[in-house]
Amino acid sequence: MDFASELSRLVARVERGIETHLPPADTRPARLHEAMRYSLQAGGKRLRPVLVLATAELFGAKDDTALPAAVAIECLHTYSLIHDDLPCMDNDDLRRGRPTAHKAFDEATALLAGDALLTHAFALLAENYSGPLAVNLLRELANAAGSRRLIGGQMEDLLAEKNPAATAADLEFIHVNKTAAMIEAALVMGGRIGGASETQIATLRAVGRHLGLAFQITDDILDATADTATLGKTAGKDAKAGKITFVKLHGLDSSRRFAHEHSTAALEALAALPPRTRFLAALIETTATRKT
Ligand code: GRG
Repeated sequence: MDFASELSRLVARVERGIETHLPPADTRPARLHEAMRYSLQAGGKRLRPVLVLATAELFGAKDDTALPAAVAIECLHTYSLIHDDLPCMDNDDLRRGRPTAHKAFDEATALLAGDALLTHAFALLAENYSGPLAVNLLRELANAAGSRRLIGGQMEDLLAEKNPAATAADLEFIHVNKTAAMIEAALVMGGRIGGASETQIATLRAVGRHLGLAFQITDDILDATADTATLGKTAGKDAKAGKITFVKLHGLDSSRRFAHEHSTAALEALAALPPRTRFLAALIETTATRKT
């Protein structure tokens, strides 16, 4: 298997899925649908939808059965980025190498485009799946995106900015929920679509948690070491905002070691799954060594 060509095959399917499963840009109100597409079609690594597709294929899902779920999770992720960039949160000008949604449109349009992408994610699941699978997918995404996980992680992140006494435990809560929850959900949704057993679902959760932590620690390292042009988003903003990060708490060398430990733990958990896991293993390895 050639990792790079397999990755481009899956990313191309995600791009095609986004084109197909989003309301056309000229649907009324065109400004809202343009803003949704502006943020969603700006590129991005497509990590979460690729994980949905690759995991579903690993368990034998056929054709494009997993595509609506892959698009749904990317819609949800993109909503969280749009809202995170708003002046009331991170107040950022650059995302995915382009002006943020509120800069390209305006604040109200960006807020509504985020709301619409969040809602559309659940509509896609409800419209494209049925029976117990639909319930499982809807529950998985709702729990991962809710007040105890993605939104809860974001809330704690904002609170930690104003709290000089924030601890390593606070940081772990933020990372596990703001970042790892959606990565875990991507793997579990792919597994559900492919018909994974409950034991395999538990394994996918463990892979997702470790991969999510490796991904976020690497994100903290890149924020401290890479430049804005390479990242396509403002570099160094965590330190500027006084954010608690892995690098701030543990230093660069220990952060690199922790990222490596979590990607190793993800690979060890993955070893309990069906034999054709080489693509997922390579994806995990590149996550901890990525440059953007
Ligand atoms: C507003 C509810 C709400 C949540 C915001 C996504 C987020 C939570 C904050 C963005 C800042 C951040 C560092 C989040 C951690 C997760 C993360 C690294 C997101 C960026 O994901 P990538 O790198 O982005 O996969 P692309 O653009 O490649 O999809």
